[in-house]
Amino acid sequence: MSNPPIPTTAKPKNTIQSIADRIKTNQITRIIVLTGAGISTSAGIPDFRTPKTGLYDRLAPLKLPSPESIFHISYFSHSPEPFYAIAQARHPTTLKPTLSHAFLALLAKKNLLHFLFTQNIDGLEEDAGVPAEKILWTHGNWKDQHCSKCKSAYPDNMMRKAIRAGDVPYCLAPKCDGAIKPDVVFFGESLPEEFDEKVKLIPEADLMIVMGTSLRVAPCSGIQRMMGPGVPRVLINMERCGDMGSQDGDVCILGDCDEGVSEFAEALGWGDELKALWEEVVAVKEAKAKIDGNGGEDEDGPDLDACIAKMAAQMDERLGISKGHKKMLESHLSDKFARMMAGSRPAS
Ligand code: CNA
Repeated sequence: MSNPPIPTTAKPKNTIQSIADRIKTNQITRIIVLTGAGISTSAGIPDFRTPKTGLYDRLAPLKLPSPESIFHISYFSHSPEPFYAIAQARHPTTLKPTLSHAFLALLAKKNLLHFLFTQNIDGLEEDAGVPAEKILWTHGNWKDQHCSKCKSAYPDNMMRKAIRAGDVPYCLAPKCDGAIKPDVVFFGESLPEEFDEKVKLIPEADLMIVMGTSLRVAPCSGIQRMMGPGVPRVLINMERCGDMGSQDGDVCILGDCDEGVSEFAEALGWGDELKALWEEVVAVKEAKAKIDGNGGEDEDGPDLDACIAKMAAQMDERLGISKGHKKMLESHLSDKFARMMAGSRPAS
């Protein structure tokens, strides 16, 4: 006769199906989501850190002090050109929400989204239908723009025109020559004031979903640890990040975000609804882009690598000019010095 099974007090590990079942039976009703650049890569926006395809590797031809410099406020204040060179390639008005954005909108529609912290600046969450009052753009977004010096507002239509041309827009206020900056939070700038207020919502949640982020940028990287004890966390990402997966209740879906949300939606019985919502929001965005005059053949803007190469050539040329200038000045001075030493009167 075999021994009876030993009773165990260990809690069974979560799976995506067990989490989905708890949502379906209203045991989970308040979901906090943290998103990053990985939910927008399938919209054609590169993330920062993925090797080769990420922006940081692709910026190498610019020979910047560090790839982050292009988004650092002190670098931008004297050299805004590289930022606008890449902005020309991927302006958010021409981009469409992904299946992952639609999944967030579906959570909101079902009254399950407690709050969304997004590190993205593309605004695609709202385009997909997530209500603005449920979102904190922790790193700002492209909705508005102001002078980086005097903080004066700058008109939308002029900003769009400058971006399309790859030009740096400058302040219109008299005697101010500040470069205009979209209201995105650059490295070296403070996060929006609401951040401290909104993080207080995190302990109220009964599920956290982290999607498409390397969790390498503070303070958002700390959000994953602000949950109440025993609250499950779901990671949907290409790679493990932070300490996601280290707690008992954690579930990791490693791979593409859009595939991960599809798997989650199937487990919830929402597969068809998610697809239908996504198709709808993409169609709405396409129609809007046409009305705004952004839906033409060149709707995605010029190629990013081509914009970077063009900027690199301009920077090399400028460096060449300044090197040439320095050389000319040095030879002029040494000539002058030699003539002075020889007791002759310099010509100039
Ligand atoms: P990151 O450090 O580049 O990390 C992105 C993460 O997403 C990595 O872990 C990737 O493995 C993962 N990833 C990439 N593509 C996919 C995919 N298709 N499916 C699943 N996972 C994927 O970017 P973070 O967001 O973590 O860093 C925060 C920065 C990035 C913020 O300051 C943002 O403003 C900034 N950013 C935003 C955008 C945007 O708005 N779309 C684009 C690029 C960078």
